[in-house]
Amino acid sequence: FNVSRVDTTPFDGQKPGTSGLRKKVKVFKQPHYLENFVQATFNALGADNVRGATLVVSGDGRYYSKDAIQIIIKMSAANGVRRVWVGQNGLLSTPAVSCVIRERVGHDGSKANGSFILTASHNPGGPNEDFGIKYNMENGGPAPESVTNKIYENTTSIKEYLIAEGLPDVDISVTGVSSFGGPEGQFEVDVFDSATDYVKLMKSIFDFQSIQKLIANPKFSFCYDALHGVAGAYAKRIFVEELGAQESSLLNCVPKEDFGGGHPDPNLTYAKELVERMGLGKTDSGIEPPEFGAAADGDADRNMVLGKRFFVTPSDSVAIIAANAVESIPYFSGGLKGVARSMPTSAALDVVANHLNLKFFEVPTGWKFFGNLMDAGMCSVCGEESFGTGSDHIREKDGIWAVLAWLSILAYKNKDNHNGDKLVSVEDIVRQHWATYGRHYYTRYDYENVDASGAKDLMANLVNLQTNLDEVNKIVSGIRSGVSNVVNADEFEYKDPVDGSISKHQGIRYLFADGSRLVFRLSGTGSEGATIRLYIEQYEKDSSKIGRELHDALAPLVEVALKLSKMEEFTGRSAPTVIT
Ligand code: VG1
Ligand code: CO
Repeated sequence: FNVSRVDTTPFDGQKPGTSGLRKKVKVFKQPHYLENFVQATFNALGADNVRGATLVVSGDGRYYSKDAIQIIIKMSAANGVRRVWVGQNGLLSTPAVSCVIRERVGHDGSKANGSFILTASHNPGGPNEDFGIKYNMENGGPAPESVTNKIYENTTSIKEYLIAEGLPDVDISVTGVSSFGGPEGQFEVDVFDSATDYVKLMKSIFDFQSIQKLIANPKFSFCYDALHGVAGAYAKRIFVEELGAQESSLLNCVPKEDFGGGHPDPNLTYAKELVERMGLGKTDSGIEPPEFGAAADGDADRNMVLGKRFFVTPSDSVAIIAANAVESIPYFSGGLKGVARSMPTSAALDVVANHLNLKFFEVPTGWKFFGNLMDAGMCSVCGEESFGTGSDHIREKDGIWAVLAWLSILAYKNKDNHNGDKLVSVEDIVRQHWATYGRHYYTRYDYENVDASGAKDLMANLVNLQTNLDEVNKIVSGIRSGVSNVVNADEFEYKDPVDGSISKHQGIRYLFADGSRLVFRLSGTGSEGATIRLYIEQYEKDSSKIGRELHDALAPLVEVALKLSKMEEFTGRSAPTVIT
């Protein structure tokens, strides 16, 4: 092949958000749009790092991925990349990409230097929906802000990109290595099985035998919903072939380009089928729900964990995994190096860290901030309220890992379960945790796709209010009596303890005397308008009060949050789009 230099002009708005660049497919399909972003990334990495490199290129298989992969292969070749590794059919979950970068060894002993991940995660897919792309580094984690800022800068001044001419499309449906000659020597594309490396890593972390035993227990039953995302490519291999679950335990486990027309977001609103099966739907089917249920998002880095008629909040999930990891999961048997959560995530993890005397960190939203802590050996387990949980086995959150962690805890708690005994359930584990550590009542309200200027004004008003706490408390007590006082309010700012970098404006916080919190942020993953996220949290230590209905417990704080922020006035919305 030859290298062709193509003239181009910048596009507006190619700034990577919380997790890469996400736009409507129609935007990505404009001539040069994807090419500009890919070249801007190569330029940000620098020719020295790109020449001779090995790059992983794959994703959740959403619509437009196959075209995008061919374009990126040709641009990689033209930019002097030596090898491109592609998961079969272009499928690799986000955690599997992280695993492949860190663990896979090529046929010639090569290791990967980074990856383009093609996903818009939990956003819907299809010709009228979203596509996305992000770059991950040599440690397997998302590019840090220093790199994404450089990429963005490059997109604003780009004049040309390089693409291989005369390089045929590569058949990514069959595994194997294809080699091509270019001006600078050999270039090769290696198509490999999407699951092998990831399955191997999972088997090195968990005690599969003890999980097999749990799954074989006739009192246990299991259900996994991949929402037609890429998790399906792993679920069958791991849950059915390795762990012996029934094939009928898998729901929506065939990856589809449009996720079956659904919203591949594992929460109580969008994972409808699973929610019904677990006995949490509006109507009772009359069929006894399984003991354990879980779901994943499009790229399989998120997880939702459910028990029979019971929802585990993601903030509780990470706290419970941290509290039980050492005894239940062989990988952690030597102890935890530390734990971390994102700022809006509830403080359930803080309480565990405190009890167990673990190092603890609070970082801004998005997985890229955990990676530095992990690389420095300061953090083993971390999580976010947005259904993301993970550990330092890779540098992304990991949906299937979280399910295996829960199965390990269940297996451990039931290891001496005999014929006549009742199974220790997911609900039992959570209630026991609350009894020991207290309960964080928690909810998140999302106002999706609201008018961007209204959202900006709402946030500006909240920042402005923070300058006068007396005034805030006057407003609060006028809205609802009995709510405790706001004692502190700020915009969250993070100084990375490893590299000293500072991230500002990471969310507006109102902190109450009794430990309650209200947090307001603008989403960085949407592709249209603005999305306001409101996080509401209240801590209850008194064990006689930990069994309340979530809705009742949080009603006063919800009212305060909505009125203090003048939500309806600024957004015109009387109710959120999604509550989690
Ligand atoms: C959201 C979540 C955040 C998560 C991010 C990426 O970001 O709130 O916790 O890390 O999505 O997850 P935002 O900026 O929209 O609030 V994924 O599964 O979309 O890669
Ligand atoms: Co995701």
